[in-house]
Amino acid sequence: MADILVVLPTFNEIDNLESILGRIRQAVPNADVLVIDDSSPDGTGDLAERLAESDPGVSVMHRTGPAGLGSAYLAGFRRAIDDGYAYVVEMDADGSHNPSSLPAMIGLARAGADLVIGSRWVRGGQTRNWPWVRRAISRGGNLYSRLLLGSRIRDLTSGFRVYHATALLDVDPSTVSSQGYCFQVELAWRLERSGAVVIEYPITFVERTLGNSKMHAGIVAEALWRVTLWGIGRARRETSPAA
Ligand SMILES: Nc1nc2c(ncn2[C@@H]2O[C@H](COP(=O)(O)OP(=O)(O)O)[C@@H](O)[C@H]2O)c(=O)[nH]1
Ligand SMILES: [Mg+2]
Repeated sequence: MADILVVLPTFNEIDNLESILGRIRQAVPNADVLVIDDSSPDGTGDLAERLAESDPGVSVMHRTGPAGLGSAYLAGFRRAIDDGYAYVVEMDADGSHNPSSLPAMIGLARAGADLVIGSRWVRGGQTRNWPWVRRAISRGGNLYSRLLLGSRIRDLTSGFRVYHATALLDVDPSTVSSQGYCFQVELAWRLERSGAVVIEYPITFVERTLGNSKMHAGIVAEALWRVTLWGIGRARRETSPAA
């Protein structure tokens, strides 16, 4: 059995799914893929079923939704742990994350990293075709999060990752508060704080050419208030006398 599970969340990715699945299977043929579709109105879930029928390495989880990226990933992690996978990959289905980075990222995890982050904001990392607004949100959000949380991670919001499954065992889903994309910040920061080995691997993030982004102001707002609250909590803990 494969020991890597690629978790691929989809919401209205009908024009992207087949291509990204093919690229993943080519880049890491010995990894299984789990598509988590939140009842996409465009029929992505049906397409995923058809593709899974002809490929035993692909399976599909259907949920009602959209219920948010964070909860989709938590469901995927649960499945990976229950099915005994040693490594769990997170990536977008829209082609922004190039599967050709996976062998190197998985290699770093096999060499001992608990979390390998495909990073746009380390030397050698970059974004392509991203409008300046998105770059500014990403750069600003990362800077704000790093400062408030005292994190050394440069790309806390990246959704291209490899986790060692044991690192996820300690993550109690009922204690993960994020619904949207700040789920990424929450998990990376938690692992970093717990002493886990976190490595950033430079990637080129290429903006999607098909379909639409599900990013919206509410997602940014959630990240902003949650990171602010976590930062205040951290400052309180650090200034209060040890019990
Ligand atoms: N299952 C599921 N997938 C989602 C949800 N929201 C976004 N996605 C997927 O998450 C990935 C990243 O979303 P995208 O809209 O490209 O975000 P962006 O790259 O930040 O603009 C894509 O594969 C989306 O289809 C959701 O609520 N549920
Ligand atoms: Mg995208």
